Amino acid sequence: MYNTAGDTIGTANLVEQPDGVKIQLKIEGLEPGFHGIHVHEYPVCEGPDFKSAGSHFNPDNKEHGLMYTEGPHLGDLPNIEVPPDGLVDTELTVNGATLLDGKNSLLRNEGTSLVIHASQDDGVSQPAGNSGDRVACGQIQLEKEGESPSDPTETNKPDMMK
Ligand SMILES: [Cu+2]
Repeated sequence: MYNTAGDTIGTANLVEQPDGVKIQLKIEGLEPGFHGIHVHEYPVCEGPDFKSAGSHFNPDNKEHGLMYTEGPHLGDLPNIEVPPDGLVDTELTVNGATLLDGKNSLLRNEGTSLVIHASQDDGVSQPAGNSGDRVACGQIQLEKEGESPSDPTETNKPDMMK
């Protein structure tokens, strides 16, 4: 996961489950309080606005919002709460999603992304629950060889931002 300056702020580990995809999220440094978080449709995290991630992942063409009758988007998730020390270690599930094949796959086409917003998602407003700017983003895609940020053989780019 990256912040708007492009610094690494943590990781999201995705695990295939019978009912969806579990996200183990460990991040630090975001503003304390509630933040909207969604799976977005493109695996492109270009700061500082992360507009490159596109809209929410929404293969069933629904409206936004976990509390909205015409919703939700498949990529809609419950808000995360950042405590005063900024350290988040939590688990979320993208219900109905998969990492395998099919229209609900988070890896379909080139993949998707996980985006965290500046404010709370109210669960009903269109198109994104009034959750404000995008403040963190991580690409959900199969790792390409040699691109892992934790690759110990990568010596020419010291990882000072972590
Ligand atoms: Cu979003």
